[in-house]
Amino acid sequence: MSKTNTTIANPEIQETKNLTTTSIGNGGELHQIAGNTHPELTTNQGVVIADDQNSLKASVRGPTLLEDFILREKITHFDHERIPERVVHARGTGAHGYFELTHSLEKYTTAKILTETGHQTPVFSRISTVAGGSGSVDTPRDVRGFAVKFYTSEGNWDLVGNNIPVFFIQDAIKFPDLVHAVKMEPDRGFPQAATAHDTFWDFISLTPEAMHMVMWIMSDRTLPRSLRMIEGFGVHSFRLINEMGESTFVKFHWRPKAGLQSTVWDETVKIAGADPDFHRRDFFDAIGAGDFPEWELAVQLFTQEEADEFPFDHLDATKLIPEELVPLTVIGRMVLDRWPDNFFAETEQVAFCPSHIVPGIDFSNDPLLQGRLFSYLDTQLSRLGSANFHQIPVNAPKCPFANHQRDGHMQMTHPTGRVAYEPNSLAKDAPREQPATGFNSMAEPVAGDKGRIRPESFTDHYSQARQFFASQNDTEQAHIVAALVFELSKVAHPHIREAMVGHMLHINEELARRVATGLGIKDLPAAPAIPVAVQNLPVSPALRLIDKMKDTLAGRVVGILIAEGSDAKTLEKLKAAVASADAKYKIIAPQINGIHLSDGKEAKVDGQLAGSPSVIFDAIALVLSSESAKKLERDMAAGDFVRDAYSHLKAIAYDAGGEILWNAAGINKDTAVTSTDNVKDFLAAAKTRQWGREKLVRPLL
Ligand code: HDE
Repeated sequence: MSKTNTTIANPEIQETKNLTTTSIGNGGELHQIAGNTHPELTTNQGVVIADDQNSLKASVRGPTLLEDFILREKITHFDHERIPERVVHARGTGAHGYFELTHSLEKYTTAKILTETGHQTPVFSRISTVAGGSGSVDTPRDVRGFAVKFYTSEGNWDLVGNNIPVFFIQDAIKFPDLVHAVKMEPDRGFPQAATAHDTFWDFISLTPEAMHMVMWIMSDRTLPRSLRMIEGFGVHSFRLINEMGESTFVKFHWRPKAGLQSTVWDETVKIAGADPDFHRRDFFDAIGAGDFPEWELAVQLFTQEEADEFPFDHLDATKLIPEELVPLTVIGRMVLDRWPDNFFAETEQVAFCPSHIVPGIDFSNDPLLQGRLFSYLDTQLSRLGSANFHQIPVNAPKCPFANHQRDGHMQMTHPTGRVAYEPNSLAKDAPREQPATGFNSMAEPVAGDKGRIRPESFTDHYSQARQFFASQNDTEQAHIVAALVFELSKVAHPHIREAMVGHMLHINEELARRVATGLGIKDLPAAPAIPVAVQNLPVSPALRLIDKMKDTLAGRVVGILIAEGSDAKTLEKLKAAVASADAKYKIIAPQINGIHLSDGKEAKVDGQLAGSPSVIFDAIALVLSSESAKKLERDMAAGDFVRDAYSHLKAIAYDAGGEILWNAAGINKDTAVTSTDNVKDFLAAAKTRQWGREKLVRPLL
C-alpha cells in the first residue's frame, strides 16, 4: 500500500449513501478500500489482498519478482479464461424459462414432460448462428440453432433443433465437409460467418441432397428480425413410446407467439454494422421489459404405416412432412423469462446433446441423428475439458441423480464410502437399476446386410425443393432469386455458378432463368443427370414466411427522430399511440443530451442519430421543427434514416417539419408514408412491411 494515505470521499459512492474510503498511492493511483458493503478482496485461496494495483518489485523501479503469487494467480487465471468455442453454433444467446404442457400425449408416451399438463418444467434455451465464430455478428445470412434443455423430473431432455425444418446432408459422415466448406477458407481466414464464397458453393454444387436446404437458406428465414420471431424444428423424426411399448413417430415444432418476421437483405447487411449484437440486445431488452419470448410446442404424430405411404422417406433429414399431410397439434408453450446471471457460466457452458433423452422418447434411425448422438457428447468433452461437465450448474439435472462414475478433471462432488461399482453387497444405499420405469430403447427389429449404403428412398433431391419454391409468394420468390444472385456473384469460379444454375433447372426452370439472368449467364447450362424424376408435390402454404407475420406492432420498435424545437404535443401523442399498440419507441436525435422541445423541456433521448440508423427500427416517425429539419437536410445520417426506412419497406410518419426532411430525400409518398395527424393509419401500416413498394426501390429479377 502507498505511503501517502489521503482519504477522499468518492462522490459517486456518496450519492448512493454507501460511504467508503479510497486512497491515492505513490504513483497517484486510486485504491478502493474494503468496508461497509464491500467485502475484502482475496486470492482464490482466501488470502486477503492488501494492494491490487501494484505487483511486487525488487525495488520501486526494479524488476517484478517471480515470488509474487498474487500477480501470478491473477494473470494465470486470466490467461485461461477462454475455453474452445463451439466448432459450429459458436455465437449464441440463451435464457431461462419454463415449459408448460397444455395437451397430454399419454396415449403415445410415458414421458412425464409430455403427459403432465399444467406442470411448469424449467428450461434453458440457446439460440445461435451456425457458421460464425463467437465474436461474429448476430445477423449473417445463416440458419439459427434452436436448442432447449428441459430439466424434467425424469432427467434432462435436450431438443437441439434449428429454425429450418430440414438439413443440408443426409449422412453424418458429411458434416465435417459441410462445415469446413462454409467456414472461413483455410488459406486466407475469411470470410467470417458467410456462405457467399467459393468453397461453400463448390461443396453445395457437388451435393444435390442440399438443394432443398438451399431454398430455405436463400429465403428470408435466415434473416430474422428477432430471435423472438423464428420458428424452431427438431428436424429429425423421433419416437414416442407408450406404456405398452408401442411407438409413434413424432416431429417437434416451435411456433413463436410473436409470429414470424424477417428483415430485407440490404437492411440486414446494414444492421450488422449498426449493431453487431442486434439479436442479443433485442432478446435482453425484451426479457428485461417483461415482454417474454414465447413459443408454442406442436407435434406431428404418425405411424410406421402412414410413413410408408409418404412420397419421401421421413428418415431423410433433407425432407420435411408438410403440415397439410400431417397436421400440427399444439401441446404446450415455452416462456423465456430470465436472462442468465452470467453469460459465460450459463450460455457459454451450457452443453446440449441430442442423446440427452428421457424414458418415453426414443430416437429414429435417421442417419444424421444417429451421428449426432455421438458428436455432441464428444464435443462437450473437448469444449468444457472434463467428463464432469454435467456438474456445471446450468447442465446439472434438477432431479436426483446418482451412479458409480467417479473422479475426472474438476470433480465437484465428494462421494463417501468404499463402493464405486455395482453389483455390490457392501453398500446399503448404493444406486441400483429400475427396470419398470428406467429408460428402455424401443425393441425395433433390425435385419439386413451391414454396409456403407445410402437407401434408395433418399434419392429424390429436388421434389421438396420444387415444392418449397412453388409455395412461396412473388415477393418471397424474388428474394430467393436475389439471394442466389448475390451469393453466387461472390463466387469467383464460373463452373460453380453454372453448376448451381444446372441444379435449379430441376427445381424450377423460371428460377434457373432468373438467376442466370442475374449472373449474366447467356446460355443455360445443362441440368445434371438425375436417377429419379422430380415430382410436382402440392403447394404447401404453411411453408410461407410472410403469411406467418402477425398483424400487430406488439414487441416491435418505432424510432422517432426529433431535434431542437420538436413539437412536444405531437411527440407525446405518438409515444402514447405506440405504447397503446404494445410496441416500444426509441427517441433519436442529433445529440444525446440538451435537446429542448417546443414546450422548453429537455427531451430524454435514447440514441444519437449517427449511431441509431433506421435499420434497427420497425417503423419511423419524423417530428421536427422547420429550423431543425432544414439543418438536418445537410446531414447524410438523417437522409439515410429516411431513405433506408423507405427502401426497407417500413411505415413512416412525419409532421410539418418532418415533411421538409422527407421532401429533401426526394421520394414520392405512398400510403404507408403518413402525417402524424393520422396516427391510426401510421400504426396500421407499421404492423407490416410494404411489399408492393419493393419494385420501386430495387430491381427485381
Ligand atoms: Fe449440430 N453440432 N451437428 N446440428 N448443433 C453442434 O455441439 C453436429 C445438426 C445444432 O446452442 C456441436 O455443443 C453433427 C442438425 C445446434 O450449444 C457439434 C451434425 C441440427 C447446436 C454438432 C449436426 C443441429 C449444434 C458443436 C450432423 C438441427 C448448438 C458444439 C450429423 C437439428 C447447440 C456443440 C448450443 C452444435 C455436431 C447437424 C443443431 C459439433 C455431427 C441437423 C442448435 O457436436
